[in-house]
Amino acid sequence: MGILNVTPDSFSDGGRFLDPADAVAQARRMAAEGADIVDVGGESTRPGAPPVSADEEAARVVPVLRALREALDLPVSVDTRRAAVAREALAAGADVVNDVSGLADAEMASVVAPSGAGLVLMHMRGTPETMQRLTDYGDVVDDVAAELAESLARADAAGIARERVVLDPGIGFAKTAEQNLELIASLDRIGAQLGRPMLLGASRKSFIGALLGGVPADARDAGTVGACVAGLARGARLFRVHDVRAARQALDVAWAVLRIPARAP
Ligand code: HH2
Repeated sequence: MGILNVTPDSFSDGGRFLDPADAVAQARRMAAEGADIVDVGGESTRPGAPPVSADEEAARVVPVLRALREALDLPVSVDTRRAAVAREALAAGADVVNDVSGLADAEMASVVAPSGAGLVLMHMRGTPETMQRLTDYGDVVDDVAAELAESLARADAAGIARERVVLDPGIGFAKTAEQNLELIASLDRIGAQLGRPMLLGASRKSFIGALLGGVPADARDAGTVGACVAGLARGARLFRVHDVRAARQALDVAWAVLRIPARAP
């Protein structure tokens, strides 16, 4: 899943793809590099980010979704936690709703249900402004799994078939650096417990910078590849990344090895 942020302030690619023509060119590049889907977002959810209005968010993503639909034969997801934005995005041709709030907006499930679109349910607590104060867990893996189960129950109640849903532990959303590592290490446990494929969104996030002596976001792609390969080994099957070429190559090679069962010594 290639990341396409149509925002002025995303932590890594903010301001670069606001113009639909630039967004289409970037999506083409990501498709050529091996992306299977492009994820279009109109609101930065980095820690501390101020919210944008639904109107502003829709005004950013809808023209880009329309342009992508016309220019490319590639599935597109919309990264939003607002039902009003999802409704307009689905009408503009989005194939998947990527909801970082796990259906916190009471209207979201009923917007997604009749559309037939796919749904990514990510775990977070609070809002981007408050989430880094909400990192108290008993057992982080069990608690994230239990809270994702609540999101899944909301999807069930709206009649969204389980086959349409992918789950995501929400790396960096109400998590400390250590908790991020524990979650990546335990993706298979969460996936097995809840019976759905797991998506990993670790790309260029601050825990990678912290592990590498404080390198800035634009110097975290090799670290991102490490996180993706480790995640693959522990059960992740979808990967949301900025640098598609590097992740795709690493994951294809890692998968060629990891799909062979380990033999008993
Ligand atoms: N992370 C971000 C945004 N959307 N969606 C899913 N499913 N999983 C994630 O981990 C995830 C996500 C945050 O990263 P980014 O889009 O790169 O930055 P920003 O929020 O500043 O736009």
